[in-house]
Amino acid sequence: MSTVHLLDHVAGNVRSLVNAIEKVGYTVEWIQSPGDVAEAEVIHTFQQHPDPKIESTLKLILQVVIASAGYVEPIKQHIEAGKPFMGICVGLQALFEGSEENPAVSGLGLLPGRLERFKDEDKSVPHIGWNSANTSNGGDEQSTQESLYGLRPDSKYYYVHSYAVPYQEGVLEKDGWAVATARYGNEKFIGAIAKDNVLATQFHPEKSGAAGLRVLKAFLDGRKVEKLATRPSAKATKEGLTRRVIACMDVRTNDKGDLVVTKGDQYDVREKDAGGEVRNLGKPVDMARKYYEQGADEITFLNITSFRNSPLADTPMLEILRQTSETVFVPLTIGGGIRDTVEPDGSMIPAIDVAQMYFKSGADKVSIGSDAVTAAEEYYARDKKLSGRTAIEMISQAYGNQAVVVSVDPKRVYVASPDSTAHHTIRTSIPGPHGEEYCWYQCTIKGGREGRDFDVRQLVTAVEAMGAGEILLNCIDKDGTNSGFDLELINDVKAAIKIPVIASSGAGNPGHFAEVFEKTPTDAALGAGIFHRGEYTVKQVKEELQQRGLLVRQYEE
Ligand code: 1PR
Repeated sequence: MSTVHLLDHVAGNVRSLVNAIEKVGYTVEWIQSPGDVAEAEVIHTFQQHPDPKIESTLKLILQVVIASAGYVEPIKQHIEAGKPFMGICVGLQALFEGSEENPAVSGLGLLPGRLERFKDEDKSVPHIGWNSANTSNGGDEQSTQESLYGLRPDSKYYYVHSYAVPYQEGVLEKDGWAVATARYGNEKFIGAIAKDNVLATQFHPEKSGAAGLRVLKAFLDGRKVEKLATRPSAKATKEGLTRRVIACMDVRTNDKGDLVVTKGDQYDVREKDAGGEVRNLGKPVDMARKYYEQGADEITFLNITSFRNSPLADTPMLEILRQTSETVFVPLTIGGGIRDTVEPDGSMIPAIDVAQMYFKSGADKVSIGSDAVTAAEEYYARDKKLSGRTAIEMISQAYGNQAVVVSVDPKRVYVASPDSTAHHTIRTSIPGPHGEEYCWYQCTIKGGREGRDFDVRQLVTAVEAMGAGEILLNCIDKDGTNSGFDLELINDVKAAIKIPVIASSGAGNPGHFAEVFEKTPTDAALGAGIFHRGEYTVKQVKEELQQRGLLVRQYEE
């Protein structure tokens, strides 16, 4: 089996990349120091590879280059020597001259251009989700019929970033680069570039399902250009961020001690009959795989009773992630118990270490619930000053804000008029039990067990300032009701922040997903019970969205 050399400076989710490389038939060896870059060529030969040229070269997949770590020169030499090189995400960005994000740090400067932050006046930032990497820029017949390193104009790939290289027609092409583009709002940016021995992708091939694995394999096999069997239609190659559909599993131990996927009605997960057992809807790893194959764009696991245990007792969740990431190549989020934790022996595990355990096991994002509420309350108590010590700040500093989701569990509190409360109210079309026309959304902690004198607007604006990258917006009133999403809540939260929002709670049929995308600017929609009970598949939801003219990613075998 051939070896791929992997360099990773961000201690993020490298397990998925390793899994993806192994899935396409290669083994991974880590580059530990700059010296390894040059030495690797001599040390590792690819005994079984049919192409002798590839046998004797180093394949280096680079996720990030940090100038101070001394990798710049060895990597430049590697590329200039014509050896295969693939950069992913920051690995693409590093090939350019630099970034608005950190003007003091230079890139490798192998290509002209600098990264710019996406404009957030008209859209959420970060850009998270599935978008194209379309090589048929000029639209000429040849480019729409050829695949570059397995890239197809009608496939979608998973992106997660706030900075991108704006696309300028012809600039890189005149130097012989092939360029694949994506569009976010009205900004067209570089999704992938290739020339000679170099391929770099802004998207994550290891998180892009079969479409991404095909790119990895084509690069590692050294297959640059291939004819496509059929020319994709203009509809199939439409650019833009697709509507993200997420399958979510609430996981807990049942009364027999088994870890099961469960689902509550307004957060009550026990059966209503005399036994009152925890509702058991299946096994987490099997169900994740099933939803992946139905076309789920992301999978979320929430450990819903984590507040009772220490993370060490959570080890089964780590194993669930490890096993899931071997077969599921879309982003995985894990929530529940991400906070500073005191172990039974009194030792303290900081939240960032808890998060790291999950990232190393295959999670791409961690979702923080109760701890985010406490941290946000303290933020206001400090007169909106950041402390730098909260889980949100520390994890987003270390792993990027796109790795930190804040999960919100709000409940409606009805009031007769906005003057009856100091909280931010909305006028609602669903009046309260006594005909109240206004309500505010109260934050809760510990899975809805404890209500706080704190509203959702306060929470989301605070956690955005702390560095959260996304909001998972549940709603206790709607959870498990099959009555559709709380559109008023979603519109209200979207109006307050720029980071993406995932609408959650209440989905009962595919039309509810279409409705939330049509009537709110939500960035993604999540369903649980609808999928677990087998009433509808993710595929059916996407078919409905497509029929209503909404852009979705098709599942590829
Ligand atoms: O507080 O950081 O330890 O995180 C705990 C996490 O567990 C939070 O994300 C919290 O939302 C979740 N959680 C706690 N208790 C429950 C419960 O149900 N008893 N589940 C719970 C939250 C809500 C969604 C659900 C949607 C969609 N479940 O995950 O999937 O409401 O459901 P539907 O489509 O069937 O309507 P911490």
